[in-house]
This record gives sequence, C-alpha cells and structure tokens, in this order.
Amino acid sequence: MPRSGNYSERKRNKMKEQLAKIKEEALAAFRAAEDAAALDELRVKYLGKKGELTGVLKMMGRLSPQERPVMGQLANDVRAALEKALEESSRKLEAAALELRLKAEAVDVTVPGESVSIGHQHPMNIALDELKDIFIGMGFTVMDGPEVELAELNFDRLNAEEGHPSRDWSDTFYFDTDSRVMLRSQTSPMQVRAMDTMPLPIRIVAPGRVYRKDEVDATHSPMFHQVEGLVIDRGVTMADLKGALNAVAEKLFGEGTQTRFRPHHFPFTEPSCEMDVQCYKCGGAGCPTCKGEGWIELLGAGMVHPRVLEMSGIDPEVYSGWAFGFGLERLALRRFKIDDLRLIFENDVRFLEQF
Ligand code: 2NL
Repeated sequence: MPRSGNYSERKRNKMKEQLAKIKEEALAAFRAAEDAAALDELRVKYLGKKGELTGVLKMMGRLSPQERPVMGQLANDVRAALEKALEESSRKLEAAALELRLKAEAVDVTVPGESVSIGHQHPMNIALDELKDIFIGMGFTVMDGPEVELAELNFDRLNAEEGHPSRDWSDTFYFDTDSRVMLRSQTSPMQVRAMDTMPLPIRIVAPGRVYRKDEVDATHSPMFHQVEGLVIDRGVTMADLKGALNAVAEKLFGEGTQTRFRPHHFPFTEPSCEMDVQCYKCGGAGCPTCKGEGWIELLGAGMVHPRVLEMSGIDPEVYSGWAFGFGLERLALRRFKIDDLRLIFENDVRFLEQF
C-alpha cells in the first residue's frame, strides 16, 4: 500500500484516527447525556480502566520509542479535553437538576394561609369585661373569691337571721348536715372578706358564680353570675349611691339615661332600694321590651346595715357605706337581645359565634 510507509507509521496514523474518533464521539455523547447517571456511564466507557482511551493507550507499545512520547502527549491531550468536557456537562446537568428542584419545591408566599379558628369571647365575658372597665374607671378594685363558702360569711355576717327563707335546704346547696359549708348563693361573702382584711376606705366589685336550687327554665339556672359592689368610707351617703349608680347606668345605656329608685328590703342594707332604668327601647312610653312599664329593673342596692359593719369591726358611727348587686345574665341577655337563659350555658357554637 503506497499510502503509508512502515508498519509503525501506519500504526501511528491508525491511533491518531482512533483518538480523534474517540474524542469526537465522547464529546458528542457527553453533551447529549441526560442525567448524572448517564454521564457517569459515559465516563466509564471512554475514560475508565477498561475504557476506549485506555484501549488505545495499550497499543502504544507497538510504536517506535521516538513516536511513543508524541502519541502519549496526544492521548493525554485527548484525556484532558474529555475530562474538561465531562466536568462541564456534569456542572450543566447539576445546574439543570437544581433548577428543576427549585421550581418543584418553590413556595408561593402569596397564597393565602389556612385560616385557624381561634374562637372568641363568650357573651357573658364580653358583658363582664365591659362592667369591669366601667368600675375600674371609677376607682373600684375587682375581687375574686371562693365559690365554696362558709354559711357564716354567706348569711350570718350579712344579717340574714336564722330562719331566713334563703337559708332553707330547698334553696341552698349545703356540703354538710349542719349547714356550715355551702356553694355561695351571692357574692356578698367576698365583700365580708374584704371588710375583714382590707384597710379602709374600701371600693370593690366582686363578680362571680353563685348557686341556688332553681329548676332550669328560660329565666332560671341553678348557677348564675352576680356582680356586687361595696364602698365604705367616712361620710358616705345615699347621694353617693345614686350618683355612682346613675353614672354606671349612663355608661351602660348611653348618656342621659333616666333612672328611678324604689324602696325595697334587703337584710344587709338599710335603707334599701331597687334601681330601674327608663326603657332604652321605647324611652318610657311602654313597649314589649319593658312589658308596657316604661322602666326596666336593673339592680338592688342600699346603705350597708350598721350591724353588718359592726360584725366586721367597722364603727358605724365613723364609717358608712353603700352596696349594690345585680345578676349578670339578665344584663347580658338584654344587651345581646337573647330571649332564653339556657342559650348562655349550652355553649352551642352556632349560637356563640354570633357575638
Ligand atoms: C340584688 C341585690 C344587693 C348588696 C347586694 C351587700 C354586700 C355587703 C353589704 C351590704 Cl357585704 N350589701 N350587697 C346590697 C344590696 C343589694 O343585691 O338584687 N342582687 C341580685
């Protein structure tokens, strides 16, 4: 064959061709690889110990000593070029894979969150908080106390004589046979505790649960809430009682709300009264809300009975006081236009959600 000279030269040309072909093929394959695994397979195929490039290098032995370094250099150049291309493809694939993952895992921060129902205040608490605000604004301190109470504090110390109907077993939840421990039937024992322990003057409100043996109906419950207040200082009169309670009525029902005080009787106050507010619905003309009366009964009040002061060691010749009490449910029912007390305690979410 005239094309080539000696055997070695032909070998050399053959190797050159092979190297060029491997390079061309490998570069194209690397570029076309679709993922890291495919690329790794190609690395093994072209650059591995049993790979195509190694196969060519193994034939170096058949070259003349002078040709070997030249061909070695050429083979190394090809290896370097392949390694570089491999590196580039690998980086490209990694970047593409990352791009894909970022897209797949992207969080759209503009998507509205899932709403969590956190609930809200019970209408009784709304009414109670409003009242607390009013009294705290007038300088009163809010007090809390035990619901399991001594009959001594619930009755005796409030001037309820032996045989008073409210002491009856049919009205009161007693814990023992000798009627000493009971569920409080009013929050007044709290005020007795205050008179026993607090320095004078005293200005407190005591809201809380009270218990009476009543059958459940639209206006009765064996457990309900009372808010009672007590003021004791030197020179306190019925004028203070009226002024303060008128201010409370205006805060509850709006400025200019008219009130009237009717004589009444409580064992713990003397004189005693009940306070009505002019019907906020009809302005006093008479309507279904006030049952044609024009007035709505709001609370009971009076000047603290001197005997009640004395029993707490307070000298009625030096100090006087006024007190009041009302049922919180009645106020809340009216405030939210609820017509059945049972709804307040059933805790049906569909009902409660309305407030
Ligand atoms: C009502 C009337 C009232 C009081 C409660 C009281 C407390 C002490 C001394 C004197 Cl320690 N009085 N409390 C006074 C008048 C009326 O409640 O109709 N409640 C539902």
